[in-house]
Amino acid sequence: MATLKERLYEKIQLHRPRIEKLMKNSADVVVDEITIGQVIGGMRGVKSLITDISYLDPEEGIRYRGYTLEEVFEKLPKPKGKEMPLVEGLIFLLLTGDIPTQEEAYEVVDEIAKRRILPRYVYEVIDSFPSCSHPMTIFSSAIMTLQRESFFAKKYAAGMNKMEYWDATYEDALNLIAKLPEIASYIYSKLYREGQRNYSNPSLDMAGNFAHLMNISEPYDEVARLHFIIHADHESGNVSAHTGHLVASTLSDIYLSIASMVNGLAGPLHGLANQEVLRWLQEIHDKMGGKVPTEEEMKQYVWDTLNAGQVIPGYGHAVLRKTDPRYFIQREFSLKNLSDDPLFKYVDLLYKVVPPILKEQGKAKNPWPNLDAQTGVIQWHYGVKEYDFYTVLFGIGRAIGICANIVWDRALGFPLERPKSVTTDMLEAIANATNVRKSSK
Ligand code: NMX
Ligand code: MLT
Repeated sequence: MATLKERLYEKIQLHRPRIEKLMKNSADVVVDEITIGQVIGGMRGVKSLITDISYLDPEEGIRYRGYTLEEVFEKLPKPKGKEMPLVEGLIFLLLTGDIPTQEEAYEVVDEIAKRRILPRYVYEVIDSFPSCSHPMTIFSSAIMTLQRESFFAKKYAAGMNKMEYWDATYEDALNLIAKLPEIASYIYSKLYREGQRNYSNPSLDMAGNFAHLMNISEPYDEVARLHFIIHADHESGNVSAHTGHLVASTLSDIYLSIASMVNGLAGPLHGLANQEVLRWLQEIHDKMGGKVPTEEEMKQYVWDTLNAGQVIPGYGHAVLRKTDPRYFIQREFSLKNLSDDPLFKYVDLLYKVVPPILKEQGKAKNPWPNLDAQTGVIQWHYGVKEYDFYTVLFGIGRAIGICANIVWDRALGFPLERPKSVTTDMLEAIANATNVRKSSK
């Protein structure tokens, strides 16, 4: 059986000529046009990035390597007696494009297990943070601290052939992914459990071990598998993936790149929205004295939030124009496992009242919920009530997809990213010239 790395190398060798051919024969073929609205408006919809790891369709949602999430959950190998697939199988799929066999997935389980050990100095850095620090700040700093372990940085300094960049990056990527559950759970125990924690169990898969580290019993292992898989990737234009790619394009190593992506994820319009949803729900909960609001009361609360000039967290999306399939997957899990949870009843009611209100307000292009609207309620139900921590959980999953992207960026020799900016004067001149042309027709 070929190892993951050997399989990946075969795929890289097959893919390199495709990119070389496109660059040689078709480099000046037009892919897209860009308008003033897009230049000012955050480049929405501009087709200017390439990735084969995942693709996001506005109506259908995300596909990983061509597979819908439903197919991913159905086809990836599962631990014996479990419904949710091994995260290690997803790592194999994202890197190679192939669904692994049970044996291949378990080879990755072993690879991850043997790379788990965290150097002592990382615990010391985490311990040195004040306990009022946000967990995302500590998470990002812990990853940065690990940078001295980078093979890529060492090999680059010693003089490395370009064709070998992917190999050192792959080693860094697997080493970092393997250490993230330990980093995250150590931060959790320090901030919220007075340092009390379980030690890693190398006989468990990555998500099973995470549940064990968090000291939460079954089915939290299944929650962790589901969570890491659905958060892994969302094509390349979202802020965390784009930041990871941008920083890596300077040949910064995986540790520097993933710490940067974590910082992008920590914004309330992106990954932090999962924390914001719970904060916002707690506000209603307190206002209602714990009772489930009526539909009218909930509508009023949503309007009050909008009228205060704030967004409804967990709703809307820059690309999606339908309910996020990642929302549905978590909703299905919630209906099966926590339908009586009072907070789930809030989330359920919001699904009914928010979209018509956002439509009536007429601003949001997508009135439907995204994945963040459901994440927190599941964590809350299983005892992770410290909602500041939720974006760290997002970060573990997202690191898997971005690492796969960066390994491939290096394998295909993608260059430094450096778009061009213009001034307001220039845009006004372009606008005036176009308007003059239009009026003289
Ligand atoms: N609540 C209220 N207003 C909204 C919402 C919402 N959930 N979504 C969009 N709008 C507003 C938006 O603020 C903008 O207003 P203005 O013209 O005054 O600036 C207007 O609608 C048009 O925005 P869109 O083009 O629909 O959305 P855009 O692509 O700019 O932003 C989000 C996408 C996701 C940032 C936006 O929908 C939002 O702020 N949602 C709430 C935060 C959230 O859930 N983020 C998580 C996204 C998923 N993730 O994990 O990253
Ligand atoms: C994501 O998963 O990154 C979010 O849905 C945001 C996005 O795709 O823009």
